[in-house]
Amino acid sequence: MKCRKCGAKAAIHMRQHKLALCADHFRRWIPSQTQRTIEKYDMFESRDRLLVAVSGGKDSLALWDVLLDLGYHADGLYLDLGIDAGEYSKLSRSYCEAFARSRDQRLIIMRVSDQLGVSIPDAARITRRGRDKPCSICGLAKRHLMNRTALEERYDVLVTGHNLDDEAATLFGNTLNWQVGYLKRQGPVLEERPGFVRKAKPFCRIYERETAAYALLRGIDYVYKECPYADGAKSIYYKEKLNQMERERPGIKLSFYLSFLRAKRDMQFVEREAQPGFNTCPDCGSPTSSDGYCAFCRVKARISQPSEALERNS
Ligand code: Q46
Ligand code: ZN
Ligand code: ZN
Repeated sequence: MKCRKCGAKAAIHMRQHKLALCADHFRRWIPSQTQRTIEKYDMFESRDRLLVAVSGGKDSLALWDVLLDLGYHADGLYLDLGIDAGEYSKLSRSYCEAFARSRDQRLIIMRVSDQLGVSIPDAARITRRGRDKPCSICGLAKRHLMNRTALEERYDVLVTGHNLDDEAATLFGNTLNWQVGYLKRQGPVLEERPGFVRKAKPFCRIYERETAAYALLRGIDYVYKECPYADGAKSIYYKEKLNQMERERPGIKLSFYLSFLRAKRDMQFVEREAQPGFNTCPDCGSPTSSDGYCAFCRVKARISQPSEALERNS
């Protein structure tokens, strides 16, 4: 197969676009597609300060690379979750640090244990929130700390490396379970609101195999190993099912996601509703839908002062 642009040997064939490209043209295609997505969904502008949430994986590091290549001011944020007695987190952190060093960029490193008192797996054990999987507390801590850090450090947008496969799998799960609340919030951009930084996903139209190929071609070293708790995750199951369909009908993942966005834009099935009112957490100042402390501070209190936490929760 030959590159559509120059006729050289193709390095990748993207069946959903009926497009084959050589290594060189593919390296340029990814940033140009990303820029088109940024503009199409009004994600941010060249003057904005971006904070890229990096995990050490291919997607987030490839995204950081692309944003720098496109000329954006983009710093990194790594959250050390203390996974696998700290070993997995140490490994992923080393890839983020190496990338930041090689590009001479700022990387903010935040240890969850400094904020919560303990690592994520210990927090799950102490609070008995998720018996063998700490993912629910992990998600809560990540959302809270990323948002807070972005606001405190005065970034305009928090950017994440979610790719099309991630978004399609989330959409698949939300649709199968008809989780209308999540469907309403899912999209390439989450607008800023008081207490919430703007969030954007510039890779939301790029397949996972393409971000992997891009990382490889750009010589970006990343952690191959998944978080040990990712094993058996529903999202992986949904991705496999979608990949099965994609093999038979190339482009089905992309059209599933894009048709959803179009339907949402045209308000065909997800009606907009008034945002719920938010109170301010008396501890950290974050917005919360509860009358008292935010969910993160309630977990923190439960870890440090179990009896006081019970009072707060009651
Ligand atoms: S990092 Fe955290 Fe994931 Fe690991 S503990 Fe679960 S949620 S699987 S993206
Ligand atoms: Zn070419
Ligand atoms: Zn709080």
